[in-house]
Amino acid sequence: APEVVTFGETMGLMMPTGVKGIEYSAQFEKSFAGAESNVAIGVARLGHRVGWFGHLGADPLGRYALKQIRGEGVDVTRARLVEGAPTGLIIREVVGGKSSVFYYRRHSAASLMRPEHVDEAYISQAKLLHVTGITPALGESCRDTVREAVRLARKHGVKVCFDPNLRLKLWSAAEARSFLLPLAEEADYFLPGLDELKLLYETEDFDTIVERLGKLQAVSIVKGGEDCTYVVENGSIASVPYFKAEHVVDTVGAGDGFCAGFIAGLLKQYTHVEAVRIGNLIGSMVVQAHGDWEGLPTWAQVRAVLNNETHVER
Ligand code: KDG
Repeated sequence: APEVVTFGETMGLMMPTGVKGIEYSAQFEKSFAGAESNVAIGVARLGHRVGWFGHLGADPLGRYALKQIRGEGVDVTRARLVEGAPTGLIIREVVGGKSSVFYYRRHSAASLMRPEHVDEAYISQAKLLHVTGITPALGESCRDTVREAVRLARKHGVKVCFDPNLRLKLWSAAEARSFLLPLAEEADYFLPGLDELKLLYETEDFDTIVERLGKLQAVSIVKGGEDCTYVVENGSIASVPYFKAEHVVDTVGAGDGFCAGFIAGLLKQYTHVEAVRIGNLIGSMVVQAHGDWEGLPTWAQVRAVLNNETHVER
């Protein structure tokens, strides 16, 4: 049975292969993306049993994504290809150094997920449930589905890990606040980015943010600091320095890689600070590779860096 369970929307992903944007590029690379499946793939590569579920359309993109996720060793026995609604699509470009995302996901199969699609027995046997703030942004029934999954996790003593993953193309900051802040109250691990906290708490002031986090029962891990990740816990704050990324090629997916590393660190019984260090390392590896999940390392690769092993080229 999976130690970690996560769920959400996974979509087909198209990206221009060259330097031209979507409007002018004739060639596109096909992949798939979804914050939660990214985390699941990351946790699987780090050597842990993890399950991802969600609805995909019974169409070529849905079958493709499902096979890929399964191929990464993620348990997909609770995921479904459903008739009557398509797999969502995301098209992403980087033009002039600026990354933009275009979503084609309204009325997608995943957006129609409902609370009865959550398998209580499946969640109850896990150690940790990971949810993100993208799912509730997909609509009312998805919001209820997240609430139900979190309720079941808490009922069975399963820890809840929550990454707000604020997506302002999907809902307004006000709507996001009204759902995500109460959800943060229920989490055991809250993993926001500093920019997201500024929007959620409507302040630029770091001390005010830390004070708000200090009132949560959760251990808060704040990503995206200047040169470190912060751990706010029991009224104190620790900073965990970043690893250097020599060649940044694609920053999307870094947060998911971080979550995967942090979660694997928890499962390996590391302290919160040590688990964050692993998260930082994986974030730095993901930004140096193309794609959201392709650059996620195996545990052997992580260990090699942590132990300062020299790389043998040939
Ligand atoms: O964190 C990366 C995700 O944002 C990406 O994989 C796509 O899930 C996605 C979304 O909704 O933006």
